[in-house]
Amino acid sequence: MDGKVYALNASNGALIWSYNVGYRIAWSSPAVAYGKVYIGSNDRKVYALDAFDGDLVWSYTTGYWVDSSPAVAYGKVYIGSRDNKIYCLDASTGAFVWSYATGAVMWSSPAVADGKVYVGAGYGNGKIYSLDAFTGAVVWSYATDGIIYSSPGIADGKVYVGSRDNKIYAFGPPPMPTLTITTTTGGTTTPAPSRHSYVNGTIVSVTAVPSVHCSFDHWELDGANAGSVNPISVTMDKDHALHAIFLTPWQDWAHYHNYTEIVNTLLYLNTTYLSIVDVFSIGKSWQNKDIYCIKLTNESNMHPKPKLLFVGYHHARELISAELPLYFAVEAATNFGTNKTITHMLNYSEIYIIPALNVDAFDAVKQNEWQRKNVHPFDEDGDGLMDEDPPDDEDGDGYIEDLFYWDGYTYYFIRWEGIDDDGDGLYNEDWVGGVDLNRNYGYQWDAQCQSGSLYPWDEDYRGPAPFSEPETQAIRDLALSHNFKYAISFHSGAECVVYPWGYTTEDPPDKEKFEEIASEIAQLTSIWYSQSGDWYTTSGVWDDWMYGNRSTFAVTCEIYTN
Ligand SMILES: [Ca+2]
Ligand SMILES: [Ca+2]
Ligand SMILES: [Ca+2]
Ligand SMILES: [Ca+2]
Ligand SMILES: [Zn+2]
Repeated sequence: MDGKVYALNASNGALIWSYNVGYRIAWSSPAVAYGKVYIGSNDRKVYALDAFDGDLVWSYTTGYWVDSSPAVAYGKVYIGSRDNKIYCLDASTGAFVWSYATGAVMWSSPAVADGKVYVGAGYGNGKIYSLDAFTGAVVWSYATDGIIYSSPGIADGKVYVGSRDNKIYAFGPPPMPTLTITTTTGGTTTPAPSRHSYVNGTIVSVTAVPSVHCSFDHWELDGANAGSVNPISVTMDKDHALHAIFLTPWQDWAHYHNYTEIVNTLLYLNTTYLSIVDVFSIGKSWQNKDIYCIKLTNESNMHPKPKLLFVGYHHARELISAELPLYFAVEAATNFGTNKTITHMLNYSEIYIIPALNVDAFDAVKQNEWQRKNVHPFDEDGDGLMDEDPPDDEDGDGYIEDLFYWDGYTYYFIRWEGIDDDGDGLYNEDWVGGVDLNRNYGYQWDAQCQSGSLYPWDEDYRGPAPFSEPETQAIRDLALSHNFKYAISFHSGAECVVYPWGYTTEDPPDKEKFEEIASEIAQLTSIWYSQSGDWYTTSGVWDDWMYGNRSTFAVTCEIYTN
């Protein structure tokens, strides 16, 4: 109020210089920039003083008291005056650049950012202004309910100011609503699944892009079904969550998968998980269908790794035996890198999975759910016709019943449901196929066992020669070119683990090791285990050949209700 500007030593308060403007300096606080001190005075002037010696550099006279404090930016000084104007002056010369008349007392001190000057207006209109810092043009203004003495503050792209209407205001760009896009397994979207921001009101078009052998099913927008129109338009009036639901080739685990679904699943995994999956055919079936194998391993780990083999579906009616290895293949491929156990397995072993060996049988078992063998055509009754009289679902209830007589004590089988297709007086005497693939392997193929028949009409017919069937040949050739350390074949109808030998009750040389493997699996799954031949003896079985010929620790897992 003594009309002086003081420069004091910041550390000890000693006077360095003072400059007397000759009239009171009431509310204005100095701004220091470019080696100068800028300040306003009630003598109507804006001053620029040399910061080092306090000499006057320039002054500029406004229309009334200057109680606003200057803001300095872009080589300019911005300051309000109680003459109802805000001024922009050249910081080095004091030359007038522009002024803007608000029609209200300019007590508020301006703030400058991003090429704009923000300042509040006092008696007269109570507006907050955003002015172009270079031209003084109004970018926007907003009228508060009171007058503004407060000086705006700027942070994070927002302007804050207080008003004598007792409110604090925040101004900023309009909200940018976000669109969070997610998908199920089986596809992606354009734009990609992620969180995107849009200008309020934008209409966004999102396209669902299914992966190979997958299909797009429907959208969920904010948790509600939004139909299957593709692409979908989303109006960004607020935050939205968009979820694309795809159908994978396996679709779900609540049904038995057919050959096409299994193949498409494997081919999808092959295309999608390039660095851990390799799918290839190990040979053709009787009906010339490919028997596929999926190899799962972290291919970037080149160190030697033990090889494991899983085989499913030797027997047509044991559909569950294809489900387990298929399920494992999908889980392993889709959870590598996230599931610790699976990641470890694929890092340190090579897992070969043949989900379905008896690939022709998927169709045959639809006609007759009791089908066991492969479809290799056989004239089981020796009448010169092949496969001419299988059982039939005569009453169309979807099942083929066994017709039997029960005398209260004993079950007497009469025959399977069905008609005498060839009119020879015999019912269902020549089924589709075939050879029991799990009696056709070339180790002790002709052993005298409880199971492993020489006769084509039997369910466990061993075939005309060891490895007479293309399906068993395919496994043989794969096993001959890989040293599998461990192998499991899945069957159904019982719940147990059995290990070689199957053809005899004599102990295998590695009895102890087999006991260890089988008991561990049995404990994990609460099932029983034994040497296969102790259950009943079988000739030409898969695990006897895998062990006897290839020295693989091969076991058979029978999976059933649990
Ligand atoms: Ca026949
Ligand atoms: Ca037949
Ligand atoms: Ca007949
Ligand atoms: Ca029939
Ligand atoms: Zn079986």
